[in-house]
Amino acid sequence: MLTHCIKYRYFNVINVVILICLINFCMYRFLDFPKSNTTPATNANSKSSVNIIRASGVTGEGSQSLLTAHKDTIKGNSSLDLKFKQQSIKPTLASSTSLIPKSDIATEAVGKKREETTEASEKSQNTSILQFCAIIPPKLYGPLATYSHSTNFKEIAKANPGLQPGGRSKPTECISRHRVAIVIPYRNREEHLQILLNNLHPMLMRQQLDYGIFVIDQALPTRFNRAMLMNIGYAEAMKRYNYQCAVFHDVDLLPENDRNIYSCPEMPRHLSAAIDKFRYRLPYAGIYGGVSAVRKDQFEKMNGFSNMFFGWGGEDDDMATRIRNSGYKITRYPMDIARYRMIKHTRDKGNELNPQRYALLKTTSKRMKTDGLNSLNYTVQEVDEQPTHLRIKVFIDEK
Ligand code: UDH
Ligand code: MN
Repeated sequence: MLTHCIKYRYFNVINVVILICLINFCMYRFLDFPKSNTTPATNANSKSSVNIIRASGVTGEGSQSLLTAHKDTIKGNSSLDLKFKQQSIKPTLASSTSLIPKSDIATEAVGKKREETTEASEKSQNTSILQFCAIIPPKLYGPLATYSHSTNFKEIAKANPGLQPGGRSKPTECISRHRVAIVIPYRNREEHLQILLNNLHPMLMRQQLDYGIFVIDQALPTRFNRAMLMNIGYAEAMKRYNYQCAVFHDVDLLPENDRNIYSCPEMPRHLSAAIDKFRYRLPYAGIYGGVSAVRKDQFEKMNGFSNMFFGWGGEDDDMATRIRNSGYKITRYPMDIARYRMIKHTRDKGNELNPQRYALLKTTSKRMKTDGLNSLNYTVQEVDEQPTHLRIKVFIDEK
């Protein structure tokens, strides 16, 4: 009898274990439960402290895991969840070259709160039927051939339907995830500006950005001050629209890959990591010149760029220190994406090497609280709404 009881109980335990296993199997197999915690594999390049990701597969497999990660950060928003599921089965043109910039995706994963704010403000503009654009824009080509011919601004606008006066554009098919002010420090480089805009507009449209182009033109005779022009461009752009971030863009750099997304980054991003002039390598690890993107809150915390660098050199290194001092890190896309061709040119008159740059760089940490956005002083001489950009002519006093 006792043996029988033991046997009976033993038999019951086995049954219960088998039953639990069966239930578990069904939940994993058919209900995808518990939720997988997939995060994208990151590939940190320690040498230059860049964060990159290589997502694999021509079938959008990479996008799947990135989207899963994104989905995890905005749990609870069921309509967005649904949208990501739909996107994840759509292979994109871009996915065929198998590289997807990580920080771009991470930026999209900004959390429920920011998404809701944007959504609310867009809804108030009667666009409530539209959905947010795909996380990975679907019409990217990857590597680009650059156009070298200069075309006048009217022609460029004609070739890019949808471009609004003043160089504004946003997608009509969906609500952009990024409101970006593109700021170009400028003086007397009309041909370069034409070439750049001819290359840039089609790419930014494919990237489905809500953007505006601000060309900040420094009046003569004072020495050129690239950093201060970028501060001015930022301030003028923010007066006009609720931009989330700024991309600071040299006029002579032509992007060679449209997967170099001009979005609002989680961390300040150096977009022009690989320039032909430097044989597509970083001349030094901390370089931040050329083209860079930064989020509004972060730029303001750093107090923008310095206003004290007149002439060529140093202002980008000063900014790199501000970034570090503010607790941020410079990020970059992989070198085969962050590629640019620089239009050949000689040094401009009025932008000679600044002999004071090394002395100034010794005082960045002390200066940054009082030298920057909060000490910006300039006079607007003219605002000219061109079909492809807003040109703001400014006078800067060199004291
Ligand atoms: N810029 C102007 N006008 C000027 C000076 C500068 O528009 O008179 C702007 C423009 O956006 C330019 C940027 O500032 O792309 C940076 O200036 P740069 O192009 O002169 O800087 P870069 O780093 O300097 O390209 C390279 C100097 C070229 C000398 C070559 C010597 N071998
Ligand atoms: Mn240049």
